[in-house]
Amino acid sequence: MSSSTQNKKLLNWVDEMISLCQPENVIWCDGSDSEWDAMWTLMVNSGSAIKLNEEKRPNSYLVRSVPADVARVEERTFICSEKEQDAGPTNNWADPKEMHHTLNGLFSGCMKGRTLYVIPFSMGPIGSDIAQIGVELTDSPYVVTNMHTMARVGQAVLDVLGDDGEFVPCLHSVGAPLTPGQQDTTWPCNPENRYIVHYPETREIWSFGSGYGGNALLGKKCFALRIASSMARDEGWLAEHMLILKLTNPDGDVQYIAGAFPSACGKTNLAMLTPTIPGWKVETVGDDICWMKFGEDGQLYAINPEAGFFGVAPGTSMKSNANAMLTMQENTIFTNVALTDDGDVWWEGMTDEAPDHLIDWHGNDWLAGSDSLAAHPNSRFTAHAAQCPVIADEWNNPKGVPISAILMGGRRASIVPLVTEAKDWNHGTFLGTIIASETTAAAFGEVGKLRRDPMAMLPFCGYNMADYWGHWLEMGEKENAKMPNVYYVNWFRKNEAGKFMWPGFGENSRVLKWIFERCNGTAEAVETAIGNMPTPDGIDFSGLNLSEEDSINLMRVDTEGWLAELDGIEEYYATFGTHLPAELTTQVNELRNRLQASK
Ligand code: O2Y
Ligand code: MN
Repeated sequence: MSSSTQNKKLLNWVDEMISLCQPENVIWCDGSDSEWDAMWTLMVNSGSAIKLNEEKRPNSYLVRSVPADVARVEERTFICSEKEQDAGPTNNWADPKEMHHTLNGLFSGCMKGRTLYVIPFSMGPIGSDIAQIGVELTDSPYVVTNMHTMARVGQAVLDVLGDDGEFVPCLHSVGAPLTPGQQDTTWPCNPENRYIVHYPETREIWSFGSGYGGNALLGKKCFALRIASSMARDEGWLAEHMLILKLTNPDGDVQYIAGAFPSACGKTNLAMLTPTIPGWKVETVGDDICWMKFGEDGQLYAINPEAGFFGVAPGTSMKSNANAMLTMQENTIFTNVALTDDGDVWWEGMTDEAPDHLIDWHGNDWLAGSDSLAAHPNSRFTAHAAQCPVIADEWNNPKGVPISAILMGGRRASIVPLVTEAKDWNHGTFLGTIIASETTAAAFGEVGKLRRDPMAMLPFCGYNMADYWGHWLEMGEKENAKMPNVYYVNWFRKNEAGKFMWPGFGENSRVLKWIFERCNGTAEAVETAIGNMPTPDGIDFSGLNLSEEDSINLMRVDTEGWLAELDGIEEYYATFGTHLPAELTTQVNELRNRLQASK
């Protein structure tokens, strides 16, 4: 555990933060196996972690948080731009000076009795032109181990940073200082005082009070989406909440596809999908975040800035996502799942039947048939991307992969067909802005409510959402730009009986095949009011046992439904005032005209 740098900005900032937080010790992290082992020894000895059965789950650990700290906290997440309008109506804004004052107060002495860990990390392959460097300071050994898996950590990052390289400073504390002799808790945090704060102009992140996931692993949502989206606007690239997959057809031809889906819409499952159609292959480049820059040929090249998966455990099984299950066989951190009697893990949906006895995520005995959940709905596995059996060779390529298509999708019971191709980039941007999803219990309190989530970036856009839409439109105007095709997909349309019409999972490969063949010019499409759609035989439904009604309704253009939808979209757009790009109003008007004409 040691790293060295002569980078003055970094050394000065670390010194300044040490003076502010007053830790007992400071450790520079190197991302080594011995550092991993040392962190786990510390956490196991203090009762914060349980080592899982080495034979069943080698080098893997279970950690339980407290019930007050189990997920990202959007209501405590702030974009502190100089001007309120630059954060826009979808973000919580606070005045940067006032927020600095508040945070200086909270961070003052907040690491007393604890160790401050300095984690130099790269988001993206070290040294890639598309990658970025961050340094997280944290007082949580759990964060250190998660960062080992989720990012590239250590001296190699400092070497690329050099003496005067730029990095994003990320300060994190669980906000629970210890007085001399005070016994620590197993999950220290400060839920009453949580602040997840971003300063887009100075590109800084300060996070206080939570030890969980997106609140604490600052390379992920805070840096790779909120700060990076703002950097991307300034520098002419895209930082998106998208999976990246590699699709190979039976002839061995390849297309790379990115996909924006709101949280809890199955992005990890799609990224690791096992196709049901013979001869087709899906490989994973990334499951959550995608950074895209123009190559010299005018195409967008994408990298996955992360090095691991922080996936939702419940619902993941050998049936729903065998590749995820195989990814987490070893070297994995489990958070808030249940513990089996033989020292392994379990969660709802992992097997058809629950074991007779478990220790639930609270640490209590749990018996099969109990009313309570054994694992928290937002319980997680943290596992290395390299362990995924279908990881694409190119996932680590510093050049990135050329993107042919972008999928946009949400969870919609009605109106939105299985797949629609945008007419062009501007229409595709419009389709991205209108993504909305019916909320599920796992994600938010209110079930079945429609939540607008443009480009699946609602909780992650680091600046004014309407300016972000403007940035998308401008990207398409760049000289020489060869923008990807855009597809609006919906795996969740229901029939009149309230049943999902589409089987989803591996069968989504049938839709991917059509998209692939549209991209290489071999599939036909029919022009409709809402965009280009497959010809009646364009997607092979054979063997799915769909009723004739369902196979028609999956693709049906619900003209009245869309016209009503447009009213809601206009109302939503109005909340952005003068920031709304005029092109989007044009898109609404043109769609309304096309729908009226098609009646
Ligand atoms: O609740 C958290 O802290 C994790 S949220 C998350 C984790 C991995 C991938 N995506 C998400 C998300 O909310 O989109
Ligand atoms: Mn996500």
